[in-house]
Amino acid sequence: MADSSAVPMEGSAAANRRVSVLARHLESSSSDVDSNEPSLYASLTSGSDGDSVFAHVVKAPEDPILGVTIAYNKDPSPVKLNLGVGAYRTEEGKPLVLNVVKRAELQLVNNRSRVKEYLPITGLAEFNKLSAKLIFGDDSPAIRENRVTTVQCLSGTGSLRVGAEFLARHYYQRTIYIPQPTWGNHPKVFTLAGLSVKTYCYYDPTTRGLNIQGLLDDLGSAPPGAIVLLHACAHNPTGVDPTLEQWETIRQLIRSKGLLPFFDSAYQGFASGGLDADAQSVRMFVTDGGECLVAQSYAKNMGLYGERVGALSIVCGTADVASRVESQLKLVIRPMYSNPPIHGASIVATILRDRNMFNEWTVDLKAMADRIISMRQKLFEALRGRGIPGDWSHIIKQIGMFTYTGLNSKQVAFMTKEFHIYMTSDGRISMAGLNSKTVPHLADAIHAAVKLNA
Ligand code: KET
Repeated sequence: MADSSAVPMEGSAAANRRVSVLARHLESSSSDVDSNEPSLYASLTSGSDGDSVFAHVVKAPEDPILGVTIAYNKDPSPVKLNLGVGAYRTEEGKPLVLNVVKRAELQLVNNRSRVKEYLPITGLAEFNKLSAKLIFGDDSPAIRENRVTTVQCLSGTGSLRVGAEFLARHYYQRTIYIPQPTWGNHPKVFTLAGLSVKTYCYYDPTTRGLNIQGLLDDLGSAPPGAIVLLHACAHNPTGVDPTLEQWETIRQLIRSKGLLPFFDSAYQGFASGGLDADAQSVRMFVTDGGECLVAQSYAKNMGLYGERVGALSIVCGTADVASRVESQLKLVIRPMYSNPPIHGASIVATILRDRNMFNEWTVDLKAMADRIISMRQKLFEALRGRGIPGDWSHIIKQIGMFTYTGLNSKQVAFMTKEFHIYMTSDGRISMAGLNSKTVPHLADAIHAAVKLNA
């Protein structure tokens, strides 16, 4: 017989906390971070009705980002354009499997000794080691001193979730500050892991740049030890990153207040085209000897979206702490999905371990980043060419996959209805979904949408 008293105290305390966080979330379906979205569990009521015990289940809305693709797929128009999800497309508008990824897959398939046994709970050891080096640098003191524990997770989202679950169980401060605005899934990932989500100032709509003073004020008044979510580079959705000097000011504040940085690195290499340059923010927080968490994704930079390959690293004060933290990460992962999938991590390890393949990857990555930058220039010129009122220079100033256009939800709805252009309702467009042929269509749509609001 199962004995419920066998549940460890710590586990039941964590479960109770999670239930109370969820209850609070249910009560305030209009939380400050998510006011446009219905409660995550809108239909958690009891009772059955007629044909099904699930008859009370209400239809949930589509995801604000992934739902854009669903709407796009339903549109029969030949001129339709999907600028919603952040997924790279070629100049021909096609999804891209990198050549180096194809080569790595061929190698894997041709390797007769390869088996499909379960990976350890923490994933492929070589993948973890190489991933830590990629983000922290070959000569990272934290790696040398064995102060880093890295576990393979299900892409960036899974890495964030595992990190958040660990923090909810083992960290004394359960408030996490996320930038305003941020990737739409952040508040949900952290809330459902049992953390309490607050926001800090990030974007200034008047300058279309960073509100550094607001950011410093908000983090300055955060409670000691609070967790701070930082986008390592190519901030989503704004495309606005702090300069290195601003990063240094942020770092000093975070360290002086004893806040705990949690980096989301979903775009390493996509901001500048350089892997090391895009990891600089993270490395500043590691070379200072302090602790931090990093969630890495290979979805965008290796084009491995559907392979779900990523890693969570926790940089700890000592090697001993790191090894105990890893033992607890295993307890988080095992009941969630047992252990991660083998294929994507094997592709990444094959490429990262081989100097030629690694170099080929960096060339591909730079080409993808450059194509996005050239789309920024083309769109900017097309808007200027049409004499559209307003300063559109933010299109060429913003960094990474997205342009945060400043178009409002009414204008976005208009562009979808009249021009079959699909994007998130906050006016974010995925520059990676554009090509030379589709730029004029987008510029015409923006022109008409701006006139509509004039
Ligand atoms: N962090 C950020 C900042 C991010 O933009 C994404 C994905 C992720 C993490 C998760 O990526 P994963 O595929 O789990 O490695 N963003 C794009 C796709 C999505 O919403 O799922 C997007 O914003 O379009």
